[in-house]
Amino acid sequence: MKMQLIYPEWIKLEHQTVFHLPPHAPVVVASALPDYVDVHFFDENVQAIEYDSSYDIVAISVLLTCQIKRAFEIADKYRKQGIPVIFGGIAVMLHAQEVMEHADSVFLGEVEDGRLEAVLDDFKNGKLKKVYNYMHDHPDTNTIYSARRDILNNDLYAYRGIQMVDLVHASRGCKFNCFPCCNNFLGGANFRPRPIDMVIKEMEGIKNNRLFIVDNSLAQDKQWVMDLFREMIPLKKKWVSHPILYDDEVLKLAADAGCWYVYQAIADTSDTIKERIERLHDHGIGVEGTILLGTDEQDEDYIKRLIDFLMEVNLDMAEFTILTPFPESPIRNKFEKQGRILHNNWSDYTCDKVVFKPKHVTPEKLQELYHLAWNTFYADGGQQTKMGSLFYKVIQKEIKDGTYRRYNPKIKRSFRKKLNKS
Ligand code: B12
Ligand code: SF4
Repeated sequence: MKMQLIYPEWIKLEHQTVFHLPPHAPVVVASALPDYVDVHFFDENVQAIEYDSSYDIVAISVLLTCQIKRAFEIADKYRKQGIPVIFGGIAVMLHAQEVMEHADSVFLGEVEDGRLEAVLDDFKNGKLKKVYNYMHDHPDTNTIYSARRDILNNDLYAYRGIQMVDLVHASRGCKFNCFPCCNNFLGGANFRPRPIDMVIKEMEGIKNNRLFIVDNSLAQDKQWVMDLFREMIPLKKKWVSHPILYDDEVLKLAADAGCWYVYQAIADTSDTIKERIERLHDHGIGVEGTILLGTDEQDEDYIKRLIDFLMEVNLDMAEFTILTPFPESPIRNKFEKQGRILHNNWSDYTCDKVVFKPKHVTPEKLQELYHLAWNTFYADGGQQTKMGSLFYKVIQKEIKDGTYRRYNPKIKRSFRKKLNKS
């Protein structure tokens, strides 16, 4: 069975340096495909899709809400040629009703434990169902095998000759339920760790020395996270992640296991945030602040003070985003009740556009403050310079432990984006 697996294009944040990370869900999905499937992967963010009517089935993986419209265009084009299209991924779970109109089959949930195989068996037997709903039935994490990174063209994921990160995950789910986040709906409210030996085996098999551990939070189970870090030490990988438990014992182990920097959500100017950043730096771990603008606590002065604060606390990098009420998030629920959603043009749900009525400022003012935040923070450092400093730090670490490898991608220009969307 010949399958084309597609990851549609999505628009990056305005102001952010554009680089592309290798997609994660598609390589995880590929590892759950039965042997008889001959899979051809296209990441539209870095290469043009080769439309080809010889595929038996097209599978589209959609991560972000802002990818959904493009995913529909691709599906419609294939379906017009009579080729069946199956959809899956996070944004598919969040927009299931709309997706149905553009799909032959919609898969909701996670594919492991033989689920994808069963779907493809149905397809082979001419019995493909319109919906496969596993939203409330999560697979055993023992059945999550090493992702199939062999389907990626790695040369397409370097930035100016610098090797970026490979994505990997050690757990699913999140026991927290933060207001802007839809993870509770997506992955269930429980922390679901993968067996550590399987994670280590997967990491060991990744050629790239630099990883992004995409787990929602490494602050959910102290014992598990310490066990994981201990096992990671011999691998000598260098990695970035979402927040790690703020505990000196854990942070020390994280640093020993190669933690390069973490994403730290920042929405206020509290001493707690300041101390966290200092503590991470004390352990030699960098910090990229992810700063959410437009919460109900913030007025214009607050946002300006927040920007000043970020300059004082010596962040390595900052990523500003505008609060966005994604489907199935607690904040959307609240804004819907209060009549504060401006529109549902999903292509604008990119986190750099105001799509709701802020409490203390107009939407236009919030948009202006978003630009001000980026322009002020990067006024004298420059984004590439700060990014360069972070990479300098990792290179220093790699030279020290002998893992540094000069990366020399043979970037095939012919593969580079020449999108033909007609
Ligand atoms: C990694 C990640 C990213 C990476 C993506 C890198 C890449 N190249 O793909 C990066 C860092 C770029 C990113 C960016 C953003 N992200 Co993000 N990200 C994630 C994260 C943490 C992990 C995704 C992941 O890999 N999961 C693990 C995989 C294995 O699970 P999965 O994707 O669900 O796949 C399973 C199923 O869905 C299914 N499946 C998937 N595809 C398919 C296809 C088929 C055919 C089938 C049958 C099944 C199937 O099977 C898979 C295996 O079981 C998620 C949260 C999460 N926990 O999932 C947020 C998440 C997706 N991100 C989110 C957001 C908000 C963003 C941003 C928009 C804002 C921000 N600052 O975070 C930005 C983009 C801003 C911009 N416009 O520039 C939101 C989604 C909101 C939305 N509705 O769009 C999430 C859910 C986090 C949250 N806090 O709510 N993100
Ligand atoms: S924001 Fe992070 S910690 Fe909070 S619920 Fe979402 S994934 Fe969990």
